[in-house]
Amino acid sequence: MIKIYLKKFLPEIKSIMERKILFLRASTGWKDPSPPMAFAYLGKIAKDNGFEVLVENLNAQYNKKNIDDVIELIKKEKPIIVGVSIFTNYVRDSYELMKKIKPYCNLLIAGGPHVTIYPEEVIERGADICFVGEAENTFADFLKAIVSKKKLSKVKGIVYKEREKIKKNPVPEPIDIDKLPFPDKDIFRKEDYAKTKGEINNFGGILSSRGCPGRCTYCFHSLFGRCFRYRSAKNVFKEIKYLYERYGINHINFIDDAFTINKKSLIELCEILIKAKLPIEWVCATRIDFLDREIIFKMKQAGCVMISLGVESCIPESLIKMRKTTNPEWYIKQSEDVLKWCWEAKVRAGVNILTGFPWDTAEDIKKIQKYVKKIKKYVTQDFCGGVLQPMPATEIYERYAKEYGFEKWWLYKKDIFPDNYHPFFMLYYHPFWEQLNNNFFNLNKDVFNEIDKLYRMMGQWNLKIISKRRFKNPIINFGVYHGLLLLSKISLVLYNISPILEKKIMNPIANYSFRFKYKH
Ligand code: B12
Ligand code: SF4
Repeated sequence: MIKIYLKKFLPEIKSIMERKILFLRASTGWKDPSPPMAFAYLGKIAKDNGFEVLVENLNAQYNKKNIDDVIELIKKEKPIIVGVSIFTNYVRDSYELMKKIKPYCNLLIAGGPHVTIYPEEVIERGADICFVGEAENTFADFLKAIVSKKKLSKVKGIVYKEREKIKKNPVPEPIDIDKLPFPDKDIFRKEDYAKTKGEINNFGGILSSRGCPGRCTYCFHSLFGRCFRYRSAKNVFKEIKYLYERYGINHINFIDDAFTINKKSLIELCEILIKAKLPIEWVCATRIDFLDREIIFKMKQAGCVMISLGVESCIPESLIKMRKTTNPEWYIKQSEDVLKWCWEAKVRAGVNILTGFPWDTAEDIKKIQKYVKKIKKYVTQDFCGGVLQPMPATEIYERYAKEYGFEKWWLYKKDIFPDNYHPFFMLYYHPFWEQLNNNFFNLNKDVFNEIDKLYRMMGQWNLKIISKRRFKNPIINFGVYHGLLLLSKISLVLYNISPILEKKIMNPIANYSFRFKYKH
């Protein structure tokens, strides 16, 4: 199979000018406010290997293009390689994209979390080559093999069909991430993510580490392997400075799974930032158990304005079952302390709350509601989290997929929103409505209703904070808060009468207020 493809396209590589690769992401409904880091890392490697890099992220927040435009682009540009990135939640959107573009592609490759878990499935759906796990090193080897017409059997970490048999090459060693070139953000169309000047900060994502020592049962953590790796503070600072100087970015978003794991290196980075005095603020996400008062104050001094905290629950048995901690009493106290420390240090705190576990009871959720009421004054960014969606290759999925009959749900689960439009009430007030209604664990009515109440409570608090942050004038922010809340409730009523009616009336307002939501 592969040889046929190689024969078909290799003679066409005549000069460096003709080496072209196109990266694609399907449109999914939840838009990307920022460009995919995977393409930025791989794009840089492709460029270093003499390739021209094109990107069409149909999921970018302002990109209005569709699959037909992608087909036209492929016909016009004739890329040697077309690469698709796939998450589990939106597998069907990706497979639809692959099916439609396949006849026009020389070589269709795929990577990302879902491809890492089910490369065979992705090959069945049309990919010629799948990349398993982190791909920078293997991708460089792959491009070199293609250009020099060498066999692919030496390229580690890829899966492909050879004589109708699936061939899996050996898994590569984990990458030394300190040696990777910086991700290239020039490959993206700016207008897909940034309409206003400030939105250039949507390009401020940085990955300072890979992996997480945690083993939460609901989390997919096999893409970056089991080991936690981090970049040196100097190297991370260099990237911050580069983003500041090249694009004028002054808001950095560390997208690490848990940014504060290596305290020594974090302090070093903070000290470099304090000394450099660049006008840069930054945000990050982390675990509760890798924070203390001293580090929070140091982070603040170095420009940290927000930490998103993976609190998840206040129910001791649930915390143990989700493998968040073995000492829930300590953990619950620590969560509250961390929130108070953030408050004292004037670092905004976001709190993630995860529900919808098969063991959740209505009583548990009522306790979480009380907890949310208790801590909300310290939650100055937002409440986030959601209702559990069982991702494949997680402990939760392995344990319950058969019992609850949701094996391979990503292939058949009926979309609640087939046209990828999300009603207005999901924008601010009830973002987890769809997750709740997916109801993977057949939650009984009482649990369902309490979760529904919980997330509305959290949504209402989020609305209050966002209005306050955007508008300093108390009369205006009061008006905005009540206006958005009312619109959300109207949207919910309309949706219950008729989803089509809701869309007709609320879509224009939703489109307008989207920018308000994602402003930093
Ligand atoms: C930042 C992030 C987001 C951002 C994405 C912003 C953006 N523009 O991409 C936001 C907040 C929007 C987001 C949303 C969601 N996310 Co998210 N997210 C992440 C996070 C923390 C980092 C992703 C990242 O950039 N990694 C760094 C890059 C370099 O890694 P990578 O993308 O995996 O790419 C590497 C390889 O996969 C491979 N590769 C990837 N694509 C391709 C393509 C080709 C052609 C090739 C060759 C290779 C290749 O090479 C890359 C380099 O090594 C990851 C956790 C993690 N540790 O990765 C979760 C993660 C990807 N998210 C996840 C989920 C579930 C979601 C949501 C569904 C959550 C939700 N319930 O709403 C949504 C879905 C959004 C959508 N529309 O599809 C899961 C995916 C699990 C799965 N089985 O698919 C992850 C793994 C978290 C987890 N541990 O469970 N997310
Ligand atoms: S702490 Fe976060 S990233 Fe680490 S395993 Fe748990 S959920 Fe995943």
